[in-house]
Amino acid sequence: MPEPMSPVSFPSTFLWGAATSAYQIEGAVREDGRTPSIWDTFAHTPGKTAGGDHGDVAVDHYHRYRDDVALMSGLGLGAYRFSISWSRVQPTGRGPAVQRGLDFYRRLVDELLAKDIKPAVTLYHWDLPQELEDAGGWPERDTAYRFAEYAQIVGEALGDRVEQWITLNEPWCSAFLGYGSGVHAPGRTEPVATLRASHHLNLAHGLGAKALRSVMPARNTVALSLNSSTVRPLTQDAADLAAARKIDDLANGIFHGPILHGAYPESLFTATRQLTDWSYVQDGDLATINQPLDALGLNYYTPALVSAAGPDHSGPRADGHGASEHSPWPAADDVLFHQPPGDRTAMGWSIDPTGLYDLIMRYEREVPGLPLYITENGAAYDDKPDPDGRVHDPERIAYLHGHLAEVRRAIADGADVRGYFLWSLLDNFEWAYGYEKRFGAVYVDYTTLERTSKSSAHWYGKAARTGTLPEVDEVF
Ligand code: PNW
Repeated sequence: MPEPMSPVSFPSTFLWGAATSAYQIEGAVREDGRTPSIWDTFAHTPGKTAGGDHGDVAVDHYHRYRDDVALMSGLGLGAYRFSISWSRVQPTGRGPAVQRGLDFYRRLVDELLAKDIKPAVTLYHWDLPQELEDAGGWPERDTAYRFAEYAQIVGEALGDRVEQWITLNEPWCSAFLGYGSGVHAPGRTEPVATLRASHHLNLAHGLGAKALRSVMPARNTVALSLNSSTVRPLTQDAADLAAARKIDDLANGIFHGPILHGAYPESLFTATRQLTDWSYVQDGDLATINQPLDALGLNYYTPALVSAAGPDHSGPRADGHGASEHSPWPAADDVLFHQPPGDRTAMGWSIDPTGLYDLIMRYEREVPGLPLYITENGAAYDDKPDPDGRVHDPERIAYLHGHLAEVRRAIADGADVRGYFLWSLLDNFEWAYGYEKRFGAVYVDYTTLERTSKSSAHWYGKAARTGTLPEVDEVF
């Protein structure tokens, strides 16, 4: 007989949260002075999103935020990570703030605090004001200075009531999917612009962190969220190890090098030498970028599996980053991407909870003593209500259980993981996939906008309330 499993319990201070982002849920895109962001423009460009979907209404969170906070409170969640729409606060991306835009976030935060839910604010989750893209976007240095100004405005407005701050969400996606493969806004496909954008996003993080600290109470914490990939080589052959190293530099080192260690990896410069001399890295930039952080946010969904290409560079290119004939990866024609084995979610992303464990332990080794949060983790499935209106999503429960158990194992092995934010609270606008892919713990009927907690929401709520993972087959 197998040993009975001991219940998987978390430290009592562990923060159980859910996450969303502004453009994916808010709607109300023309209200209270908001102007278009690059995602409004991109989503309204024919052919860019599945079914031509856009965020004009999304799940109407702008008008239903009270209901959504009540949902979280009913489940017993302790924290909520959301992002601020830059062009709601600072239309055009410059100049004075719009009070009505800031007021929305103040009302949301006060509603959360009244229900004992800790707000965690992300300043930038990909929705650059269109005017700033018209001026060149992230490949231009000025965008980083504009971001610092915006960070200061929001820090002044909400710093008295929000303790947890995240400057950028997944700068890799902004740079590599926005300016490399073009599957995300603004849809450009320019390898050098991708690298320039990466540097200016790093600079924006550093300047933004400084700006926040200059206006906020010292007790507040500043972090950023990286979609750090666990990059695995197909074999242990030297060529495959080198391919994995190159992708690791382009996925991870390009951000955590300067941010956590104050330097880009030498191997990144070597690998991209034929494209760029990196002369946009100016004196003093690395010190600015290397601001002390209070915590690091890790977003994890699936690992990458890579090998070296043969001499003809032919082979599998599918890397799970959407359909584009342009690779997101500059200077990586010599690398092949493979579908890792195992079950997949509706995104086609393979399920591998050990990738999350490996990622946590990597940062624990690289930046010992830096508190970690899992700021996103979750799965898309083709959820459908039963005739009785309930939504059963056992695969999502299995996904969450598997990944949370690996977080627990990392904590047992000494990692300082302080919290977990499920992606996502609600079904929402899944970027280029539109409303086709449902990541929510809460189901949204896109005709009535009615919300229904899926069984995974009940499962996760119980985990949050008890600090212990329920069995995967517990009935809700
Ligand atoms: C993250 N990739 O996006 C984002 O932070 C969320 O807004 C998004 O809804 C969620 O994960 C699910 O996709 C990603 O291609 C988008 O590697 C694409 C990739 C990774 C993360």
